[in-house]
Formats: sequence, structure tokens, C-alpha cells
Amino acid sequence: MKVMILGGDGFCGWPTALHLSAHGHDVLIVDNLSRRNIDNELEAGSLTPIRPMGTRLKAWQEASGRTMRFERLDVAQNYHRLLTLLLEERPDAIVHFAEQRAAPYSMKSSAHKRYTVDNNVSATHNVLAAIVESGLDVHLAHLGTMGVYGYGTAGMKIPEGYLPVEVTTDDGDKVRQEILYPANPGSIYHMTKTLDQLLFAYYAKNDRLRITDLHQGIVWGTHTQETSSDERLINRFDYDGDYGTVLNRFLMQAAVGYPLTVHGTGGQTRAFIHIQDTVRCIHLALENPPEHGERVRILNQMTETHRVRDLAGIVARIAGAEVAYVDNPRNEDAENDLHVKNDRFLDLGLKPTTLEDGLLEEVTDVARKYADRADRDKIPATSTWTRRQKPGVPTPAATPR
Ligand code: NAD
Ligand code: USQ
Repeated sequence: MKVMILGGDGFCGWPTALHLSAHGHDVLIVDNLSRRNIDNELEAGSLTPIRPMGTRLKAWQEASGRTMRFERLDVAQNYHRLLTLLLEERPDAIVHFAEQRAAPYSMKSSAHKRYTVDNNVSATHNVLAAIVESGLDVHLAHLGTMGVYGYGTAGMKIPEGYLPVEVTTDDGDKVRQEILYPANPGSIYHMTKTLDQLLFAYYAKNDRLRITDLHQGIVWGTHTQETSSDERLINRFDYDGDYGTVLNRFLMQAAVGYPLTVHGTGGQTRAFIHIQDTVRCIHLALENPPEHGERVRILNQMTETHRVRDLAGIVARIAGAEVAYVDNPRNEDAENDLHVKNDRFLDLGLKPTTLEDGLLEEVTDVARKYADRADRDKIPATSTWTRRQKPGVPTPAATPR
């Protein structure tokens, strides 16, 4: 299969490109390197020393004997180059990761809100419009988020995209139908993913595009089978207050002796998936595309749920770290339960990698290895959701509880 990977220089996109190439697919990476530029803006960087794209591709060729190509292109801005590329390459599938993905970054200022909306919504719409204009039969697989649902449960497991409802007609008859699960985003970033959903629903209905939307939980870990085969292929490891996600942050904080920054009470429950399962799920989704005329196929790409304070407890236990309960910079429920269906990937054969101590230690080892690259000043989460919230900065009084 020929696969175009939009956002293929990023944390999920790079290991996915390697995984698909290792399995014999012809991979073309498209990326505008905006994530590397955001590192410059934030004066932060990956804990792991990620290499420039040219070095990455050369290393992969040497390690595997396989070739991948790279096209630098802004999917949100350069519509005509995107269309031309599609017509030249005629891919069977496109995997779309090319969005600004950090909730805290999207909440930093009105400029960051506007960038995130413009970039994410335009990127998604450009891809859809270009597929239609090209006349090609391309399966589009998009990385969405569990956050489109919000993190509550109405006494039921969150279904995979669609909610069965029964309505009473004016004649008193009962009619059953399935609707998109009500969107309930918790940040500007998450809101862009709910807007993406409507774009997909429209294009699947009007143009019979084949679209899979993968509602992914928080990705943790850093290595996959392929990224660990050569140090030059190493994946990025974000730990800063904007891009670092909770479990990887805790593992890194433990490795550098920084108190684990639990926001608020740590009662927030979220869905998680290991990076190795991310790449497997995308491969499975590409091998099982929807039919023409089928509604958007939505799969929940997560393997387990955990409460933030429990994660901090596990990391503190295995790594001997202290836990700091800090002000929550976000506007989110202090406590929530979360139950999620993920039957579709399990039915396709996914064997989940669960959060075991061994794996946690593996990530801590990566963090320890590169600890001298850490900038402790970049660890606190300083982006606040409203003026009411305060930055999540540990104070001596907050450590430990
Ligand atoms: P990332 O920021 O590491 O990678 C995104 C890549 O897309 C970057 O390399 C960036 O340069 C590129 N990009 C952004 N806008 C672009 C544009 N307009 N044109 C071309 N390239 C562009 O993010 P990630 O963690 O790899 O996430 C990838 C996708 O998966 C995102 O859409 C994100 O919403 C989703 N996701 C990520 C997680 C997670 O925990 N990391 C969880 C759920 C969903
Ligand atoms: N949190 C802490 N301490 C920290 C960092 C985070 O307690 O140091 C808390 C947050 O307040 C939040 C939870 O941990 O309650 C998760 O935060 P996160 O930064 O790990 O994840 P989030 O902002 O939701 O975003 C990440 C990815 C995003 C993806 C999303 C999947 O950055 O791209 O869409 O996970 S999900 O959360 O399932 O919507």
C-alpha cells in the first residue's frame, strides 16, 4: 500500500511511518516541521535527541534497507501543493496527524487559540477537499482524541463514536437512531477535534469518502520496535509544561528528581495507550478500511483508564519520587470516572500493552539516560485556562502531601 503520512515527523507520526515501512508499505512523510519550530518558540525541546529528517531517513535506510521519502509542506496553507502531490503520488491511504496537538499550548493566548483553530481545521478541510478534487479513491485515517467525548460517563461505557437514541415523533411513535456522541471539548485544541468530526461526517455523506477517525487516549512511552533499532531513529519525548503529557512527565520528573506535578486532587481519570499500540492500531485501521457510502468509522484507540493520582502513586513507588499536589492550571472536573468501549480494535486482533512496572521502568531509563538534557524551568505547566486558574508550580508547601 502507498501511504502518505501527514505529520510524520511527530511523536506518533514518526514511529508510525517506520512501522508501516517495516511492514513493506511505501511511505511518504509530509510535515511542515512546525512542531520543531514551536520548540524554538517555547525554548523547550525533546528530552531525547531527535535527529533532523534527513538523518532519520538515512538511518532508516541503513538499518532496514528500506526507503521513505519526505516532502516539507504546510497542509493547512499550501492547498495546491497538497493537491498536486496527491495527483503525482496517488496514495492508497493517508494518515492525518498534522495538527497542533497540545491543549495547554492552545490555551496560552488568543494568538495560540487562533493558530490552533486555523491550523487544525484548515489542515483537515484541505485534505478532504483535495481528496475530492483529485478524484482518487483514498482511505483517510485521522487521529482524533478521546477528549471529543469529554471525560464523563452517563452510567455507561463511552461508545465508539455513535450514541443510540430513541426519540418520540409527533405521532407518538418511537424512532431509534444513532447520533454522533455529544461533543464536550475541554480545551481549544480538543474543540478543533470536534470540528474535524463534523467535516468528516459531511464528506463521508456527500462525497462518499472512506474515513476512519481514531479517538485516541493519552499516548505514553517513547520506543517502538523500530525506533529502538538505531539511536538516530529515536522518537521525541516531550516533558515541558505545554507538550509533555501526564504519564511521560511523571516518569521524566521521577528520573530527574523533580516532585510529580499532580494537578488539583489528581482525581481526573483519563484513557491511555502505549506508543507501540498506537502504531499497531493505525496499521490495523489501514488494513480494515470502511466501504464507500459507509458513515465515518470511529474507533476508540485506547487500552486502559487510570486516575492521575494513582499514576503518580505508581511512579512514586517504582522510582522513589515525591508527589506535589499543585494548583490545577486547567478548567476541568476535579474528579471523574471514565469507562470506554474499545471492542473494535480488540476484535481486529489488538493485544494491548498494559501499564506494567517493567515498561514504566523502561521509560524512566530513557528519561535517566537523557536527564542532562532536561531544563527544569520548563517543567511547570504555566498555561492557564482562565484568569481564575493559577499555574501548576510546585511550592515547598505543596510537597509532599
Ligand atoms: P506532534 O506535535 O508530535 O506531531 C504532529 C506533527 O504534525 C508535527 O511533526 C508537526 O510539525 C506536524 N504538523 C502540524 N501542523 C501541520 C501542518 N499544518 N502541515 C504539516 N504538518 C503539520 O503530535 P503527536 O503527539 O504526534 O500527535 C499526532 C496526532 O495524534 C495529533 O493530531 C494529535 O491530536 C493526536 N493525538 C495525540 C495524542 C498524544 O498523546 N500524543 C493522543 C491522542 C491523539
Ligand atoms: N496533568 C497533571 N499533571 C501534569 C500534567 C497533566 O495532573 O503534570 C493532568 C491534566 O490536568 C489532565 C490530565 O493530567 O487532567 C491529562 O493531561 P495531559 O496533558 O496528559 O493530556 P491532554 O491535555 O488531555 O492531551 C493529551 C494529548 C492530546 C490528546 C489527549 C488525549 O496532548 O493530543 O488528544 O491527550 S485525551 O486526554 O484522551 O483527550
